[in-house]
Amino acid sequence: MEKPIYVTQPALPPLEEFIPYLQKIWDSKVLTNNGQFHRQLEEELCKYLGVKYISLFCNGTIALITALQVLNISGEVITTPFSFVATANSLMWNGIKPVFADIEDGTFNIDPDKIEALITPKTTAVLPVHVYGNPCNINAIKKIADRHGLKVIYDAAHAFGVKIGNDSIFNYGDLSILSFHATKTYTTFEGGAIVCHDEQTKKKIDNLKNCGFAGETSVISAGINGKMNEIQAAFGLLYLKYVDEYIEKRKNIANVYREKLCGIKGLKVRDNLPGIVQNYSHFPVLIDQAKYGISRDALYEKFKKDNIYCRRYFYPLISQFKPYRELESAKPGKMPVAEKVAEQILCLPIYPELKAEIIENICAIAEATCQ
Ligand code: T4K
Repeated sequence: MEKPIYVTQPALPPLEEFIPYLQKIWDSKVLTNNGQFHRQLEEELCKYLGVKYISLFCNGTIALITALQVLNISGEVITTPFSFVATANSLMWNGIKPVFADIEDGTFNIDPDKIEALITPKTTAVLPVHVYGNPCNINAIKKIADRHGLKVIYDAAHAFGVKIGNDSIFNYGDLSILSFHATKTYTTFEGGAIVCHDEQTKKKIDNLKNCGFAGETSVISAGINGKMNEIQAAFGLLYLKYVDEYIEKRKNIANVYREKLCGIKGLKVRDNLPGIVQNYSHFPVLIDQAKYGISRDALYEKFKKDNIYCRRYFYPLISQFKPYRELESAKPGKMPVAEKVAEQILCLPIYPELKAEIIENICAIAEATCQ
């Protein structure tokens, strides 16, 4: 491959279509602090996603940190080790102890059957992640949370546009957190959001993300600056016009991968979950060295030699990183499924402009490397 192929690349709407938005910002001189585009994007996202209230943020990490504050979460929170490190970092930034639970083999999401044994008198919430946009077992998680009086905050960073039947995945749990980072299905360069279900909570979130200000001379909480600026919001409005087309292209790529890769021994493509509207944010496969002949890492290196940069999301597990590895729940052997998946996972390139011949080439390499 002449040019490097990365695991993802943002699709960008035509530049000339963005200029009029910039012109309006230049004319108004309103660059941030709940400007016109910010308000408009919140409205349009609510409609597009089918949710009641959304608050925009400068990125997903600050949205996560703020969400925990909104619900006064403290003590211990049960979460997954198989995620981007921001999930657990957001707990640490709030002085909360993460408690890791193992994941399910099929979805790579937190295993509800592993949650209850980890609940202590200090547990206040569960922080599951819809990994790669695949919904968690929301019914089972809700039952456990209700039984023990716990809050549920979904890290839905990967799940833009995902639906269970006709219903947005963001309508489940107490709060859901989104990321609009450049690597995501829907992007505002950097960006994020919290979805909530009532006006009072929305007010609390908006207050916290604006340094706690509730008017010119009144501060009612020790908030943070989590605001999205007008350029990001304007880009988000333009992106909304294209996002369906981009998701459709991702879907076509996923279908080609699925068809071409499913016969390779030792390379497992995950099943599509029934009744779920997907966003095809990632294309993960599992490499079983015993059957495939070489390890996941050897295949990863082979791709690299061909200028193809797959990623091992999420290896190492969060629980294996320095700030977390001494925790009791993080000890080796405690989460056998997560440990196995982290050793076998490989995310192949998927993005709207990925060319057919490159997809062919990636599949051919995967097939030829199998021994
Ligand atoms: N929760 C979960 C479950 C998450 O996955 C994330 C973020 C968060 C919370 C936190 O949300 P944010 O605070 O980030 O909004 C990336 C992203 O930086 C991160 O947003 C994302 N998850 C994570 C899964 O992936 P890296 O370190 O893999 O990014 P990077 O820079 O290596 O990018 C991957 C590839 O994408 C590059 O090789 C090339 C391509 N790329 C990247 C950028 C930034 C582009 O083509 N253009 C670009 O501008 O973390």
